Amino acid sequence: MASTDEQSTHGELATIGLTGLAVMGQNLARNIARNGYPIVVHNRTKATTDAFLEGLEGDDPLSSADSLEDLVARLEKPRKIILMVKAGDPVDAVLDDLLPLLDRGDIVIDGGNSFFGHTERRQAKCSEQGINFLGVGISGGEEGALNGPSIMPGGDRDAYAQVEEILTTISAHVDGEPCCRYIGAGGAGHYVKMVHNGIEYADIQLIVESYDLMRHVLGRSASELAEVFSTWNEGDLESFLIEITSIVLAKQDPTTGSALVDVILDQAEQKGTGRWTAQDALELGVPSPSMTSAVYARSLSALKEKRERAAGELSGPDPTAAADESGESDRLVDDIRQALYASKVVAYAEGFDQLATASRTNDWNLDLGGLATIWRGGCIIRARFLNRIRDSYEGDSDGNSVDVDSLLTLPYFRDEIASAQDAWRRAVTAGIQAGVPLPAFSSALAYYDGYRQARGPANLIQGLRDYFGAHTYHRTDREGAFHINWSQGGDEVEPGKKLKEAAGH
Ligand code: NBP
Repeated sequence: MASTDEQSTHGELATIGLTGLAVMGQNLARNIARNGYPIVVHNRTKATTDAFLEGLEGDDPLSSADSLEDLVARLEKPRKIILMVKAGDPVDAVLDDLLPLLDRGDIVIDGGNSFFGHTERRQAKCSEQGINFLGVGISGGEEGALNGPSIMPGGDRDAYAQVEEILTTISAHVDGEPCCRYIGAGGAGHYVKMVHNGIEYADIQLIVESYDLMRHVLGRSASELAEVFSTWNEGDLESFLIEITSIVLAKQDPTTGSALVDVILDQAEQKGTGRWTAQDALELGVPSPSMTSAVYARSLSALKEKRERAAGELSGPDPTAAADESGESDRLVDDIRQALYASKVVAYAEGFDQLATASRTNDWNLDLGGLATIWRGGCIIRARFLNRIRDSYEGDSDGNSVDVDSLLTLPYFRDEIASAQDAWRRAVTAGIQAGVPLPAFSSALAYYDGYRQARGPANLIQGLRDYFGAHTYHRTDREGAFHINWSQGGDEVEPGKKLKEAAGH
């Protein structure tokens, strides 16, 4: 068992405190203590704290506090307190209780999945009292929190400097580099964590579409598919999510003896970060169809009863027809692998574009290559692939930084997609022919095709908007806004004229 309060601190003050001892808080606290930093922990419900302490072994410097007052009294100044409570109102509730107990210069660290706008509101509130509030994204779930998560700290840089050593020490390390680095001012840390989760949504959706296609079109069983994902994990797709897909697919249900995945209800939940990412992409005007389609797919999954009724009424093609036409099932499996890889590149391209746009909008000066670096370990989207992104942002072999419009146009990814795209198109076609929904695969492909169109169809959108709303249009050959008097002879109104008057709308 862990040390009791008296034994562990011997009346000495702890380096850091933590309140919120659910799964993340408990594991993060153990990680901090194991690394030798004296920590005092607290939870609203004391029984949880007691059970946590009871279950600990060893003599790591971890003690508990019965109240927030007690927690504050046991900390070195300036105090550093991590909040690991449920995102949303609980963070405000804890902050309201905590602020009267703190002194100028103390640091509150919100390690939950808070919405970045709320983080900035809390920072403003805390700064009125001279308290620093850091919004710190922590990814990796229970296992990462315990053994080394990916950490995305945002807020005041000087305040971060005071907790940098602890956070970098407890984070995951890849090739000797910590998966923790300062992200930027304000809500930048939580923003980046939010987009990380948005990418995670897309990544997961692409995996489940691959699974759906192979089981319906090729009739592969869960255990056969476990093998397929295991093989994929040995190549460019190597990642935590592909690895655990293989493990989950291989798991047998002890009750029924069938594959566990076959008895799991097909309804996925969501806590909000994917939806926020999609909403913010819309706010910024950044196209993020793959990521957003993943959010929609979860919403559609929630319509279980409606889907069950519709399944008996709506017709569709024979799902095995595409396999018959494509002939070799092994070829389709490999097409799907390449489609997954190419779509994943697109999802990351969307995410990094959103990050770059948010960085410009908020003056965060985000280091995008640095983000790829800290996502290589500890977090849910950790993948071999991220080395490629990091290298791409690091510049050419002469050390010149590259000017990045999109990941898609970086030489490495451009060439990868060029070689995968025929397979990608065949896989999407197979899904469409078989009636297997592939929202993320097909959205990613549509994004790619839209992005490479030097001249798209928005000229006609302009024409239509000018017709029904006198919204004007721009021409390819002359500067200015133009309008046609659609209902009055159809003449073009030259720039500089009073368009609304001329339009008569
Ligand atoms: P939960 O998100 O389930 O939150 C439970 C904790 O919040 C408990 O300690 C609970 O105390 C406390 N709490 C609540 Br609920 N309302 C409170 C209030 N009004 N005042 C004080 N405490 C309150 O815990 P979690 O899953 O460990 O996640 C913690 C944070 O980390 C969340 O923001 C989550 O989104 C984020 N996160 C989670 C994961 C993951 O894999 N679970 C991964 C990455 C990030 P009680 O015991 O008294 O009810």
